[in-house]
Amino acid sequence: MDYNPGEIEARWKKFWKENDTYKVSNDSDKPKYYVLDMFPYPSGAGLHVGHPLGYIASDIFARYKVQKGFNVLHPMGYDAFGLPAEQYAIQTGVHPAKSTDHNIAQYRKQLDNIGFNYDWSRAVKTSDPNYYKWTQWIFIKLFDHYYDTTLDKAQPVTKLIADLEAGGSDGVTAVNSQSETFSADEWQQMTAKEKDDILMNYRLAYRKLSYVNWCEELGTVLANDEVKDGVSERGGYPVEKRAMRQWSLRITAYAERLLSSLEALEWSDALKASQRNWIGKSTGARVYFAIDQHDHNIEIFTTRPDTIYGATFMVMAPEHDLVDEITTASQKEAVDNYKKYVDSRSERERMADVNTVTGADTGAKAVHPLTGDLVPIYISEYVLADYGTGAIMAVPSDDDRDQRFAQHFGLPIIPVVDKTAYPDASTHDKVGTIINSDLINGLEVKDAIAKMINILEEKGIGSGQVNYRLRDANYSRQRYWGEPFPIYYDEDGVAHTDDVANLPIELPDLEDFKPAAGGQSPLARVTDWVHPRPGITRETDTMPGFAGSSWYFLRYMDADNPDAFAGEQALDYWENVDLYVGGTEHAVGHLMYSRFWHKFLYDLGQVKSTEPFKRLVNQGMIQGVIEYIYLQKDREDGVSRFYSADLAEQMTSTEFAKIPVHIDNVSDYGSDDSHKNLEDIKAFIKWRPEYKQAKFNSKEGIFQNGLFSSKEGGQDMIFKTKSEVGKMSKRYYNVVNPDTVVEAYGADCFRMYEMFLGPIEQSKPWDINGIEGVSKFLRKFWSLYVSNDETIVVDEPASKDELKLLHTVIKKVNDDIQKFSFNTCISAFMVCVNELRKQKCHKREVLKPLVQLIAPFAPFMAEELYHRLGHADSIHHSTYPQHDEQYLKSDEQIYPVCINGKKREELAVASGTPNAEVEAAVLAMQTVQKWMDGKPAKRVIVVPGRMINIVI
Ligand code: ANZ
Repeated sequence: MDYNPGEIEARWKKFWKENDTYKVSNDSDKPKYYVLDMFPYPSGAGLHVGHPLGYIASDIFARYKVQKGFNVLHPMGYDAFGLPAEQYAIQTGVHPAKSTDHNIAQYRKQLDNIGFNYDWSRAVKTSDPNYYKWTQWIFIKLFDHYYDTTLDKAQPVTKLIADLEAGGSDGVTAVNSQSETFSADEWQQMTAKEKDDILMNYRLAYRKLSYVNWCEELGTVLANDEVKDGVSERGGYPVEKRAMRQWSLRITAYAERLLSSLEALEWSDALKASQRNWIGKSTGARVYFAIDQHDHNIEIFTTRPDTIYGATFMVMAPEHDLVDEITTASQKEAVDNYKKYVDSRSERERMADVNTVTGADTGAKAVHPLTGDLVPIYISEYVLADYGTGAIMAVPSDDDRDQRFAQHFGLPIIPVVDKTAYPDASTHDKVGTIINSDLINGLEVKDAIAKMINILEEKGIGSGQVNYRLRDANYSRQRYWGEPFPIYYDEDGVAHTDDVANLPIELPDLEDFKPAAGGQSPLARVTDWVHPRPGITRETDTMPGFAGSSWYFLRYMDADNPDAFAGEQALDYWENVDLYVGGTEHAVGHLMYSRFWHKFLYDLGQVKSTEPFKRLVNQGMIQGVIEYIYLQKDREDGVSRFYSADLAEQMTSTEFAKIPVHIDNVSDYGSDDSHKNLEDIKAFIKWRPEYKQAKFNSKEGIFQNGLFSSKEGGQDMIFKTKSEVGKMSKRYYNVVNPDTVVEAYGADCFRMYEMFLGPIEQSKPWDINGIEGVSKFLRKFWSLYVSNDETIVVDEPASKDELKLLHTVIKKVNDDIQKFSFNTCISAFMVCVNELRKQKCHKREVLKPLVQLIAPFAPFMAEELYHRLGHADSIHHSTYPQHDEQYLKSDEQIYPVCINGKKREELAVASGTPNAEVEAAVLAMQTVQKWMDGKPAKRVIVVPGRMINIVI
């Protein structure tokens, strides 16, 4: 029998399951190693060949570590809460729990097919009440803590309360959003509700008024990625900002620690850079500008306090608290209109659109704190409400946006930095000499910044300030399919957490998943769940997608523990993740939130490590070919027409929508491989009935009323598509299911082929053509061991050449696995197998280590061959081969031959030749004798393996 992957893989899948081959214990003398994959959201589409790329790489690594003698945790689970299941439920009435479980079963089947060494007994599912009980528990801890800036860690709110009782707001050092100060007496006089409101400004999980994307037409709040260009992605309805009371997490308290501990992580520079940018530390000053004829100050944040004399006007974010209060009667209408316009704009639009200048004058004036001049106060969308203080001093001479604004509104520009000494510097470079600035004239920018901060502090009108771009994380979703908050409100509206003993607070069953009135979560309709007792109202929002995924790696350590998110012993033993493999799409969100939660749990003494993921590898994407056709709505008759790609591309003047079409409807056409032929237009229309009304327009013919006819009435219609390499996704109709590849070639071949496609970090197109080569290689490998279903391995000793081949590949594979370079490992296997076949080597001494070496890559075939070699245990518990230098040494040694210290000749001898023989051989060389010119050798020095010197 030839190599038959189908039969082999079924057998070992069963064996591994029955023998618990991959079960991992929390109690072991071996050193631990924790390999983690980013767990998937089980979507209805199932896995495509792009998903397992990272899983295969981490599986090879995990198996390698096991064979290297480590106790390896390599778990898998499901990120099971999420929007798609809820949307599906709204459309079909199928409960998200049901569709999610269905999808999970499908994922599990697909994953099992590929032969991963996951310990499935530890699987987690974030929507399981036994799991989200602990997500709720962590939330309660966040609610019960604040960030103490003196101790530089989270502290219980009970301590905060004691400090407030003793010394009022000045008695605490904490990260907070409390704007008014109060005394101890005032605190004690406050009602429970007032105290609750104040504590919310300190808690790490807190409730505040924040803005959501409200879509009136759909009657629901939308997530940021459901909004495109100010309209809902679904339906294209207008979306506006609406203020709602929502939960947030004070991740900003951890900004500095999140930044400073990045350094020590074994993450790529690019990934660290994304995290640094996201945190966005900037150093500058806070300055107070008094408002003319008002009690208030406007507080601004600037990175350029040295330019303060150039501040000729102020700009506040349109959402700034003071806007309504300071706007003069005559400007009220203009300001209100402008605010309405801004409500319709997303933050991205506001930042990206730098060329159009918009804004409104409030009519109010600020007093310049150094010159006493009155400067106008504007509002404009380019100032963001939740960065810095939401207000700026505008310096049109040295800031591009301020300059455009000043030019547009005819405001004065005073130059304050002379850059003539720096001809190449741009506006935002911090160089030059200060001018027109009374107290700091003549200073270089860097010194002027320091000096101005001193002046501000002395005068009590400002101070040095570090600012972070990082925002607190919105933690409320008006959805059903997420973790309920363990929060209820009493009759005064004071928030309370549920007793930990009552967790989990389970999601009630529902039949109708549409949002409740006013865009609330559907939970708001479940009256007896919302009001379990008189006078009590449950929070009806649910937690966001990142809640469950911010700590799942800890649950795997002790997945069934009913008494803790993980037991102390398990947490101590596994500590944190040694290697994390996943996509770059999580470069900031998930990785930032997980690091934040981990540091918080560290502050609580729950975990021993300060970082959750020591080493991180980002796998690239497997791309697919997307076939597009072009659609255009005719301006005159309003009819949508499809255009053949070649025709559309000639028509450069018109804009086309590119519509992806199904690969199955496309065939190769002619010699031009960038265009394919949309073969069966009738089939296409049947498959995409939404385009029934559209007409086809091509050079060759017109598609009308379900019929396609050429102008000439001919038959062979050609309708060309355009191919592009892009994301593999259901929405591009280009997904390849790993099951079909495994079915045709076997899982081992699929695994090795994915790794053979190229370096793991790179993105690369899926190209099935190369798989034959890998399949052939596996058959060759097999044929070293088996012929006609007979094992042909012999017990003869291996030759030097064979051992050299073997140890060369052992060395290479060990090195490259550690470097995460799997494609080069596979090339090395291929070279080795070809050589061994040439030499007709069937020797156990070579073939046993060789099969152990390939086991992490092709686990099924390796297991089969290992058993055929007579072993009863799993190969995956056997020791990984280690190379021996002696076999790698060359047989021959080349000695440089020196005469009186000068190199004159070379001598080749067999390695290990004794000194006396080397000496005799060198003296016998004719050329050497010539150099010696008949003189006797006083001494012959042989440094073994290095050199020979003849002294005459
Ligand atoms: C005066 C000034 C003069 C500024 C100058 C810059 C150049 P980063 O580095 O990103 O922290 N700014 C402050 N808050 C803002 C907000 N909410 N929305 C938009 N812009 C804001 O940038 C800080 C600078 O961005 C601040 O320094 C402020 O403008 C502006 F020659 O103040 B600067």
